[in-house]
Amino acid sequence: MAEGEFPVFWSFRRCPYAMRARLALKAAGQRVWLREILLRDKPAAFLAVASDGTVPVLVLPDAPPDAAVIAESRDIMLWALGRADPQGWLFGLSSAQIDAHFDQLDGPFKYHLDRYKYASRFDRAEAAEHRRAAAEIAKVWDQRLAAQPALSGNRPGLLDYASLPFVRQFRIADPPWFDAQDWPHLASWLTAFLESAQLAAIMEKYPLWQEGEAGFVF
Ligand SMILES: N[C@@H](CCC(=O)N[C@@H](CS)C(=O)NCC(=O)O)C(=O)O
Repeated sequence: MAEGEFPVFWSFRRCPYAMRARLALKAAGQRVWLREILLRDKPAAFLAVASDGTVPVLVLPDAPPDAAVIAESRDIMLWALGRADPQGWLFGLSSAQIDAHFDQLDGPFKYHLDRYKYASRFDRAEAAEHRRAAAEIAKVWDQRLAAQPALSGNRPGLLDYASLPFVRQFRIADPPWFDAQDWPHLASWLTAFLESAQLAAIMEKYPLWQEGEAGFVF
């Protein structure tokens, strides 16, 4: 990649998938042209590259056409960390461990979180059951955090930063309920993230992208 020639990163500030991709881009020191969009008013230029219409999407400037678009947040994280991993986010993690964690996080945890958090869009009566199912998974993570400082091992890495934006959402849905649960390790792990400079850095606000603009250097 020539100097100054950054990938384009289509983003939505509060989207947890876009958040985890931004966390990895920052950790890797990978600069991008950030283009902030509204999900209810997606620009044509975004839809032209986003095969499933979801953020985040990373468009590489110098890749062959069939490899130029990375449309899954997990793949964006792995791409960025594959280029540079100065904080050791991948240290000690096997691909089996990574797969197992993402399968649980992006599968059942996200499924139940959505049906709890957006209960009005789904069946309100079932929201409590979905909250219970999501909490069961969170409790497993709490137990892991009781045994080691981070989900990734001795320090926060890929598994932690991939999950934290979603656990943050879980808490936001009902903070008093979340704070009353018996998951002390998960709670302090989340608090450390909420108070971190890393979170502040990726939650900076950018104006919406306008047609013809390159974006903002992130
Ligand atoms: N598989 C995608 C999922 C991304 C996703 O679902 N993003 C949501 C926002 S958080 C989205 O763009 N939804 C499209 C919409 O709301 O129109 C990934 O991991 O990157």
